[in-house]
Amino acid sequence: MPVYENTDPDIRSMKGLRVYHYFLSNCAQRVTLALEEKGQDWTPHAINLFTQENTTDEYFRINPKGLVPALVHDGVVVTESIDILRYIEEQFPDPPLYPSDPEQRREVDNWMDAATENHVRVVKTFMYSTVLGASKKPGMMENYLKKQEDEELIAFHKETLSGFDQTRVLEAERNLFAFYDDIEKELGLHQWLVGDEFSYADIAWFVTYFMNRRVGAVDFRNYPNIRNWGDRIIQRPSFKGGVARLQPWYAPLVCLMLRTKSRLQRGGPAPAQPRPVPQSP
Ligand SMILES: N[C@@H](CCC(=O)N[C@@H](CS)C(=O)NCC(=O)O)C(=O)O
Repeated sequence: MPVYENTDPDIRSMKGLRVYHYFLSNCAQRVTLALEEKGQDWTPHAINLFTQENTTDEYFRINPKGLVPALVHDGVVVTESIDILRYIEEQFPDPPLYPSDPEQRREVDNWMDAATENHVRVVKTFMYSTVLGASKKPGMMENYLKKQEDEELIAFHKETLSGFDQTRVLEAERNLFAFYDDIEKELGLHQWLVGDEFSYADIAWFVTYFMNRRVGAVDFRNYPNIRNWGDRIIQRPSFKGGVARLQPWYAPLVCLMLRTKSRLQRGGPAPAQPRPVPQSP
């Protein structure tokens, strides 16, 4: 778990719970939703990904990968959204966000691990290739490469500039829709993703659904259980405190712009079904 005592005295002296986030970041929303579910007081720090505030020296001192979210808890830094959820559970066990049944706990862990493992290869590849486009201007890339040591992130951001390999894009689409198919199926069997208790599994995947929906990257008409589940999560007080209140006034405009771009790029508002991946001969 990337929990570490940061050597920077300014960071070590930070008191309370601080979350570094961005209003469109699904990963950051995992953390803010969980803290709200736990009834904790925490302070939001917006890091503007659009202006690349995440690549400043100052922010790299907090998160050495330059990603949001980061949690600073009484001077201890925790990065990686799913690891942060596990840290939150350790520190603030009540109310629990894991089921008590060991088998169901394992299932929750599986959904959480799947969210981490598929973030760059599936979720990010799908989002940047269909909606977001180049993540950095070429001039910004130089600065980024001087600081970033993570090879997967370097390769990913270079690919957003040069254009994605189409086979990988199609694979990302298929994998993402396979996740939505599984989620739809599970939600037909019980109230929440794992059994009848709201858990980290719901938090881990709701944020991706919510992001895909609000920027129009996926048409969820064929997923009634997911839409119903999403609406129920949006009604929870944690959504108000953990997501809605962090939205700047211009968020609806940005989402409208992204929805329009997504519609143009995907050739109309038809349901975004995964396209077949060509088989190699
Ligand atoms: N595995 C990380 C992924 C975090 C991540 O990719 N965050 C995005 C926003 S959702 C970000 O900071 N992007 C900026 C960048 O890639 O430079 C986690 O779960 O926290």
